[in-house]
Amino acid sequence: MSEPTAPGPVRFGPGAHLLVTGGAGFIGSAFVREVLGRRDGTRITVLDKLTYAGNRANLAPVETDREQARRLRFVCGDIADATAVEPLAGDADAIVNFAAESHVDRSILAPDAFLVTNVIGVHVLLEACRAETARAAAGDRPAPPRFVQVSTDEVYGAVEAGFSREGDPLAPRSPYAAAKAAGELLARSYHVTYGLDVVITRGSNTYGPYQHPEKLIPLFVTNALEDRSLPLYGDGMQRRDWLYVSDHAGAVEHVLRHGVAGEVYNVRGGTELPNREVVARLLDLLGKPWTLVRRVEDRPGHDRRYAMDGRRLAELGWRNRVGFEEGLAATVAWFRQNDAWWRAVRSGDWDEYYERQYGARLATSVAAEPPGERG
Ligand code: NAD
Ligand code: TDX
Repeated sequence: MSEPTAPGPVRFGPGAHLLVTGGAGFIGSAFVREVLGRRDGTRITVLDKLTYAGNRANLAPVETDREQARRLRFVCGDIADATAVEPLAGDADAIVNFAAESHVDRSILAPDAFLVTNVIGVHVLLEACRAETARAAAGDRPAPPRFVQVSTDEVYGAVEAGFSREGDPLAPRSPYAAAKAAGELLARSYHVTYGLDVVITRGSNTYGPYQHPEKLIPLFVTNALEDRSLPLYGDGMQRRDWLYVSDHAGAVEHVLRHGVAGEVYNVRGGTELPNREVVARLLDLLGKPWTLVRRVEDRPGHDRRYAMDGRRLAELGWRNRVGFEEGLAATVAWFRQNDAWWRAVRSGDWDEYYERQYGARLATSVAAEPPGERG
């Protein structure tokens, strides 16, 4: 084993090169659009398998801009495939891993892909990073790459009261969350054992433009735009902390630049709401009636609440910029204006997924109890 190498600062600007895995997904593409849109010379290679959730159209704003397109290289490939990963790690200053199977409901229907991507995929990336770290120690490259593992609040499991802190035990409760926990623990072990420069982020429920319509907010917005039923799981009193996508991407960049090697950083949104309240607010913005909402059979093992303490990242100098009211209004407006984007995503195997996930649920659904007066 090579000696641990002292991490150097991650540079941005001319000559800087980031490998962004999962960069055609929701949060990864926001990160790519933000970094390239700054026009500071930074180059990005995106490695993305383009699963049902990956969408090259998410990168259209950079790919249709000549200057930005010159600094983007897109590689269609699998993070679990060492032959795809190894050549790309060679001149990367950092690897930022957004790639994952990310939807809890799909992990309940079919967990296999979650283990391959979220665990084995992370392992393959870490092995490539280890080889590059050894090259740096041998003087064959100027500095070892930094590895950022984008993880989730779901690794803490359901939190009845209080706020999860980074040192709390992990207690994931869905196949998705368990695979994400395994991936980040592996990343941590490579820091401890091999001295890799690893940092980990745990983000809250994220929402915003370009989110795949399988997730709560975009599903309900796009269904409501078509006056279709909104399938609310159980009593709808499950609570989530909502984080706007540009804030999530910005926090990952902040940790990439300033995070302490080996540390974990919670990325909270700061607005905790029961699902019913989120739905009521988006219906208000759309001018659609509550009667669209149907109470359907609950998600098995449904976590009642996630809530994190964000002090560690605040101490590192990061702040949220977009509040929930502003973010939700921007999201609803974006989906209204980008009909072609979401209609294309809701084609192909979408109907089959929708039927599997919601067919029986909607057939046995009942009217959801209307929300009380909100202050
Ligand atoms: P997403 O599902 O929108 O995008 C995932 C991307 O990864 C897609 O482009 C997909 O094609 C790609 N991908 C999947 N498997 C791959 C593989 N084997 N090799 C290469 N690429 C692959 O997900 P997202 O919502 O943007 O989430 C990004 C990351 O953030 C994930 O790691 C997720 O666990 C984490 N996260 C998401 C949220 C959220 O609310 N969306 C919250 C916290 C953390
Ligand atoms: O149809 C639905 N009806 C419903 O009531 C859907 C899709 C969701 N819900 C509920 C389940 C959750 O309580 O809404 C809440 C949010 O659900 P999702 O959008 O599926 O998100 P969640 O399960 O909380 O996980 C999300 O946040 C953490 C992301 O999908 C993960 O990738 C991330 O790690």
